[in-house]
This record gives sequence, structure tokens and C-alpha cells, in this order.
Amino acid sequence: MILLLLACTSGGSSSDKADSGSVDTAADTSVDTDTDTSVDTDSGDSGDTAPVGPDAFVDDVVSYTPGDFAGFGQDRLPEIVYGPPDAPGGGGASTDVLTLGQEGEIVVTFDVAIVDGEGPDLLVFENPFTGWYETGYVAVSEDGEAWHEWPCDPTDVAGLYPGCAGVALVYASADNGVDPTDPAAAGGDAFDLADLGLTRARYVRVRDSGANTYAGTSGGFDLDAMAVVNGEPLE
Ligand SMILES: [Ca+2]
Ligand SMILES: [Ca+2]
Ligand SMILES: [Ca+2]
Repeated sequence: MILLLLACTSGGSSSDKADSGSVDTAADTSVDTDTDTSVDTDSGDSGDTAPVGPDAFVDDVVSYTPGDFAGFGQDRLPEIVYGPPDAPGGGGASTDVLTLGQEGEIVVTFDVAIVDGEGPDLLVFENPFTGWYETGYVAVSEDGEAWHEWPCDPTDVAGLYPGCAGVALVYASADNGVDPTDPAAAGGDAFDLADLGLTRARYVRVRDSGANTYAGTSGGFDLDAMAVVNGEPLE
């Protein structure tokens, strides 16, 4: 739980996604305090994490390249992928999602850098439910050009698609009290920069695996939200 320093300025509810943009601006100007030194020792705890401010979530959609059978959620871009996930609870499936379509992809960035702290550094929230998974490859970049992708096997059904996003059920939402940045509680697919040999990244890309079921306008990977678990303010 490294983003506590950002949480200090959030002042409360992050449930109003429409406010995310303006809140970020205010937070950025005041987060560079000395509070971070007391936070870094605390990673890995799951029970005492403080609420994390809007900077934990996606702040900009750099690009969106829909594949065939996309469409769902496009009219709500970019806000639909901002803020915390909107799962209805109990591992149910969010409808606050952007469908990527067959081999479609999205690139997003944050107002913080993702850094390699203890354990997972990034959570990706799709809208799976038990028995229904739509997989995607997740990659990160420092400059938006050179990408480092976590290995993912979208054909390994028995192994539940190791390394892919779109698998882990989602438990956090804007208003249910579950910390969307706590890998032990939030659900979502967890990614660790250390597994790629990286210490920092600015951009995240998700691309539909091409191995999903495609029909209508909601084919393939559906992105609800992302959360930075371990982050630091930009220079
Ligand atoms: Ca890590
Ligand atoms: Ca889905
Ligand atoms: Ca969403």
C-alpha cells in the first residue's frame, strides 16, 4: 500500500467518477510531502490500508484500437475506464466496461508512476464471472513505445489462463468499502513489475488475446478499471 501519500489529499469518497479529473489536479499539487517514508514499510498488509485517492486509477486513455465485435462502452470513453472497478459485489460482473473486441487494445496512463514494490504493483479489472473468462495480454512501458508484456497463455483453460488478465473475479467497487488497491481484497488480475525485471513504468497496454468468444458488440476482453498498487509521484 504505497499510495498512502496520495490518499492523504483525496479527502474522502472516490465514488464519483465524474470528479476524477478535477480531483487529480488538486491532489497533484499537494502530494509531494514527506509522508511517503512512513508508508513504504507497510506494504503487504491487507487489513490497515488507507483509502487511496483517485491517482491510483487510470487518468488518461492514450489510445484505443477496437477490434471486430467491439462497441460496448465506447460512448462512455474515457470515463468508463477511470476510477475504481464497478463490480456489483460477490464476484459478479461489472457492466461499467469497455469492450476491446477481437485483438483490440487500449493504452492508458496514470498521474503516478508504477513502481516495483513488494508483491503485485498493478491490478487490472475485467468483468469475469465464474466459468466465463475473456483473456487479455498486459504490457507496460516507460515511454509508450518500448513494451514489456507479461507472458499469458490464453489457451490453458485447465490452468485458468496463467499470466492473463480477465480471469480473477472482482470484489471492489466504488462504494462497497473494499480497497481497490489491495491485492488481497480487491480481486482483479495482479501484475508484478519484478516478474518483468522492471522497476518502474508509466504506460499500461491491454490487448485482447484473440482466443475469446466474439459476437455482437461485446466480444472479447472488457476493461472495467485498473489500480496502481505501488506507485510514486511523477518527477
Ligand atoms: Ca512488485
Ligand atoms: Ca468479459
Ligand atoms: Ca469502469
